[in-house]
Amino acid sequence: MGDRTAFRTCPLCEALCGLELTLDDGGAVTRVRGDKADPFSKGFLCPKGATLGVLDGDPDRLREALVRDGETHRTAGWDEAFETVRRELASVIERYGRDAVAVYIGNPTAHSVAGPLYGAAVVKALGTRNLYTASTADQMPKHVSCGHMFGDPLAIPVPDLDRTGHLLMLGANPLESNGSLASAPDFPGRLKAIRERGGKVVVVDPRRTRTAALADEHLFIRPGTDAFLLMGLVHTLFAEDLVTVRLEGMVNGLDDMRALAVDFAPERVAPVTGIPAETIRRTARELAAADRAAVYGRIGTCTQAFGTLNSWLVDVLNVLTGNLDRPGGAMFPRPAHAPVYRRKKPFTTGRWRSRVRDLPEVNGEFPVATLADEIETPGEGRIRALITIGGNPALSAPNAARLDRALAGLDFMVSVDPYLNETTRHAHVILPPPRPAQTPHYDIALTGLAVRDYARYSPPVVPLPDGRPSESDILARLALAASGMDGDPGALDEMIISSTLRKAAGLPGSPVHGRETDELRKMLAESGTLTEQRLDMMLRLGPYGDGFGADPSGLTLTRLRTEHPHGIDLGALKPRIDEVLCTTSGRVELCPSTCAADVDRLHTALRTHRPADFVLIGRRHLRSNNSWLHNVPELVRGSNTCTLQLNTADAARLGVGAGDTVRVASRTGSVDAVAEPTDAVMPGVVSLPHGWGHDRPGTRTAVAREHAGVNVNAVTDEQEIDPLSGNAVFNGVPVTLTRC
Ligand SMILES: Nc1nc2c(c(=O)[nH]1)N[C@H]1C(S)=C(S)[C@@H](COP(=O)(O)OP(=O)(O)OC[C@H]3O[C@@H](n4cnc5c(=O)[nH]c(N)nc54)[C@H](O)[C@@H]3O)O[C@H]1N2
Ligand SMILES: Nc1nc2c(c(=O)[nH]1)N[C@H]1C(S)=C(S)[C@@H](COP(=O)(O)OP(=O)(O)OC[C@H]3O[C@@H](n4cnc5c(=O)[nH]c(N)nc54)[C@H](O)[C@@H]3O)O[C@H]1N2
Ligand code: SF4
Ligand SMILES: [Mo]
Repeated sequence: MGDRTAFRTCPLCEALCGLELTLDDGGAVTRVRGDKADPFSKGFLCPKGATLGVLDGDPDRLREALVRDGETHRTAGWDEAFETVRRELASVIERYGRDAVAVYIGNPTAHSVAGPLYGAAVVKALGTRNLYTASTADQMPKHVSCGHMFGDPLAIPVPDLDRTGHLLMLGANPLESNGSLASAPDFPGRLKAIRERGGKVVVVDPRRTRTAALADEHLFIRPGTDAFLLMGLVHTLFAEDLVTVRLEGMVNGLDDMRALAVDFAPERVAPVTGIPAETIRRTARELAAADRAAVYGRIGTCTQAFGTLNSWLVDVLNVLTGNLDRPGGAMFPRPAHAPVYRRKKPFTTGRWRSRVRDLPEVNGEFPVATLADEIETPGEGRIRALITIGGNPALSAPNAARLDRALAGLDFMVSVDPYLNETTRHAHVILPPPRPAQTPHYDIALTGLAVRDYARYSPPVVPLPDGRPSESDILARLALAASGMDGDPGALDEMIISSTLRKAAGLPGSPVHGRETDELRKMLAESGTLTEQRLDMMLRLGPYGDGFGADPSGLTLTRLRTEHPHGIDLGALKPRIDEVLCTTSGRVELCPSTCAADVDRLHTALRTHRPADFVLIGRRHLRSNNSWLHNVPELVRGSNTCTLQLNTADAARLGVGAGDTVRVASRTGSVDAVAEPTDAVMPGVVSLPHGWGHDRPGTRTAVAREHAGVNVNAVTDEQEIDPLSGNAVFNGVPVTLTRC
């Protein structure tokens, strides 16, 4: 025995990098390098991926289930843990009804096989309407705008980075984040390549980020005002006759859109945005003139009061400049695991409403901004129990301090999470998933957002010990426990497989139309575990699949695993709007009534605009990932990154020097942060990163505790949301500053 090499996809961010792991004979990961043979990432690796081995072997990672005993947690057997969950959930449901149990699903769940395949089953088994996810602290506005424009909230166009000649990027900092809602390993390299082939990159951001520094042009914008800028661009395209809608006969609402933009001339929006009118006009002209251009907005544009309007207007610009669904523009990926024949119902929101604030359901969930309301407010339907799956809302939610207190008052809480942290310390039962090395990977969520069609399956690198459940097993057993039943968790997979096959066999246009489902079911048996069989089924029914033998050269899980262990490149993005559209009209709705109605709010804001002295924005750092990589010594070493950046002139005015402590206060609370004066942020803007504040009692993350930082979400406001999506507002939060 000795060292061995294994390969897998990095599960830490959206970039989908292939990794080459070196393992010692005890199964510990001793080295991580980029997988040069991966056709998509080609060996690219960032500092986080490079420390995956340290994360994998973190001594604070929970290896066994924990059950709470008074104020502390003790190790428990898996059977005891699941029995406790079954009993306590049943008791809450019996006393208070199904909606009394809520589910919160966090970000890492989108980076696992288990989350997308089993998360929904947990919610369904509970039969609760109280579903919350990190999506309403992130990209929900994009789902809503795409739902209204294209009919499908998952039909999110991505910038065709490798072929575009002009990229207008708002509220994104891929040099730190490695990209989001656009999976592209080595995003920075792909941006540089745009410039190298003579194209132009324009960045709109209140901070001169590393991405802005790399771009040809950086426009400072007042936080929260992108919708005005975007409307100004739309206005200019119409006013100067620069509109070229290429999708002839497929677009509704062109005249409505023109009318809506009339009031937003560049001269009117310039004072609000801080961007000169002439710059706005020039930006519109350059966008229209570019041969292949894409507009791309990310979290800076979503986590604002006008999040949905921003997300919508980004794609309005893509349509008006003729760049939607064409190479080099904004295109729809075609993931290998998603069937294209499925009929979908046109998107709608508000099918039910939240109890306390009467907020509409969006994508089947309520905003995380109202989770504390629903836990604290007495009355029928009040939340008494919570299941968290891979989430840390005690740090990540708006006004997290309030939510943290609310969690402490629950009758019962269970967390599927590898750490005893700020959120899970409130849990009565913690069910930790195994190490990444013991976990299979196929990126169900993110290959649907990749800038090339791509698939890769990584089987577990190290086998699980007997009796140790995988995360899929944990979620399947949780679903069973939630339904109050005993029995075989595999029955869940069988149910899903047979219903999917039955539907596929019954649908004209499916590659297995008219086939016997028993025969199809048998064909899956050899692909491995039930989880793997489900993946196999999805791939075989997908656009590149073998159609269960119909196309013998097509993909199966076995073929992906054995013939393409480093992943398979399925080509550049292809125009596919016909496949994607599922609006009632069958056309792109350029000016959906819901969005158009929300423009009233924009009018009002334009009239009454009075800027606050200071507004807060967020910040991401390359060596961090939301709240949970701060226990990796290699990533927190060096200078403190949890600082309050403020403009040098503001600092001088307030008498604040580098290293001074400044109290940042808002309606909801305050934090004392270490000042970092810099010219990188605009005057009147301050920036704090999120995911910090690791000094709470009862946690078990020794390294993070030593690098605690402060929680910015003690000052963000859960009452401020984007009304159409319910999304949290993390940018443009009015704050006051005082030197301590
Ligand atoms: N290293 C690292 N990588 C990550 C993460 C991480 O925490 N660390 N998190 C992951 C997650 S969950 C996500 S969702 C993605 C996010 O990926 P990105 O969207 O690229 O994230 P950020 O780096 O936060 O970039 C957002 C930018 O918006 C700017 N901004 C703030 N307010 C405004 C505004 O009002 N208007 C405009 N135009 N810009 C504004 C900010 O200054 C910032 O530069 O990153 C993922 N990758
Ligand atoms: N102020 C401010 N707040 C923000 C943001 C911001 O920009 N500014 N960004 C928002 C965004 S974009 C997001 S996505 C959210 C994130 O919000 P959350 O998803 O609530 O928080 P994370 O910090 O990602 O926490 C992830 C949790 O998952 C656990 N975990 C890690 N790996 C696994 C795994 O394999 N399985 C399971 N079951 N658990 C795992 C970790 O231990 C941790 O407890 O934060 C949001 N909050
Ligand atoms: S960029 Fe993202 S996927 Fe790639 S190595 Fe870094 S954390 Fe992993
Ligand atoms: Mo996110």
